[in-house]
Amino acid sequence: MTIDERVADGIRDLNIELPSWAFGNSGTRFKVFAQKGVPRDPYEKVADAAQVHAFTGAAPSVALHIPWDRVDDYAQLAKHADELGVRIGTINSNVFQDDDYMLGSVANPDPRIRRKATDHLLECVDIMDATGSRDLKLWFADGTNYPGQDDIVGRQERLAESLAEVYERLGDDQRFLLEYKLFEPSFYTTDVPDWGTAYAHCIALGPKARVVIDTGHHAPGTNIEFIVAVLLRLGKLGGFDFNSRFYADDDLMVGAADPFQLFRIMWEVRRGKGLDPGTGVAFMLDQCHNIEPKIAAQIRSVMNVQEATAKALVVDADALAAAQRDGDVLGANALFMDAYSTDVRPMLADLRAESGLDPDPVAAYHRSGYYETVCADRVGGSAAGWGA
Ligand code: RM4
Ligand code: MN
Repeated sequence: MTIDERVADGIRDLNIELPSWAFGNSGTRFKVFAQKGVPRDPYEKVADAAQVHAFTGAAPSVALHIPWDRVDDYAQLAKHADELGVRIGTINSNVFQDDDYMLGSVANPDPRIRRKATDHLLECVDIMDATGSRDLKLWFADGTNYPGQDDIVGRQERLAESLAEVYERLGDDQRFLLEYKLFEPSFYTTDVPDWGTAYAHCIALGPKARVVIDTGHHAPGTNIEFIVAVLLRLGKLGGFDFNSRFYADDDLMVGAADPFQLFRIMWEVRRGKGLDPGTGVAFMLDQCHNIEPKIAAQIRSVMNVQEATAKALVVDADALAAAQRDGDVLGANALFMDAYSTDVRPMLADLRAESGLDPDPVAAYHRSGYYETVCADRVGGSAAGWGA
């Protein structure tokens, strides 16, 4: 197989899921800047996501966040998505924005609040049934701020109990993906702070529980590709929440801050057969576009993942394995770096043209007039953002 064929095969199979919340207004705790033409409901968010797919051909599904994307009829929303050429993907639960959750959700010391949180997670599985979604993504803001505030082990036990109940509720073809995050909003302890804790909970439950790696949720300098490699080897990598960080959970566009890291991650994905759809690795974006136009930024992000993946596919795996066997340190590293330094953009442009897409998706989107249309149409109502 030539390099071009290998890249073409791998890129054709690569689907990237978009987060509905990327299309709504967002910001920091200092200010949310309102943009023009922003969707006012989940239907309009799905319409924006469909634009990203129309111009990239690589983003056929959109993840929902509940309750931000609550609608009366989920089957109807799924039908709307289908009519626009996309589908509803992962359902993200949200047990971090209710006053009841001040001291945590599923690990809260109060059994009433734990019940409420677990019921929300079960409701998310009901929604998955209606939308035909495979995955439930679980992220918990749970933790403590002060030493002595709560019992660390007690919280783990409460968490395990809730996860077990949700696990039991999953259908045969459904999974949950447990997300970890180093810190924030809890600063002293976080109940799922790292991949090891997430893995321990998942392994205790069974094959339908897997770990999801949000690339922004690590300490500076963490070797994320190592985590990718280990989880893939163990069959426990459920997917990615892609984004970029400089300092903490910045949620910037994937591949913007450290494209070399993204390449290293995608190499480990390829090495561990994670590009094979049968391996069950979900490639999702989890980003917020606070100062840049949102749809174009999502298109750009999809292209960034494609570029890193194409470079990972350029690596001559056989030659690399031989150099590694021979202990050829410099040779192996050179093979790796040559692949990273390859300009894959012309290859990707050709692939797009071959499948009837514009080779330059961002320019084509700008020319389409969609942005001007939604700016004119979406007046009145309230723009979607965190909490809506
Ligand atoms: C969390 C986590 C979740 C995402 C929310 C919005 O930090 O990354 O995946 O749903 O933010
Ligand atoms: Mn995330």
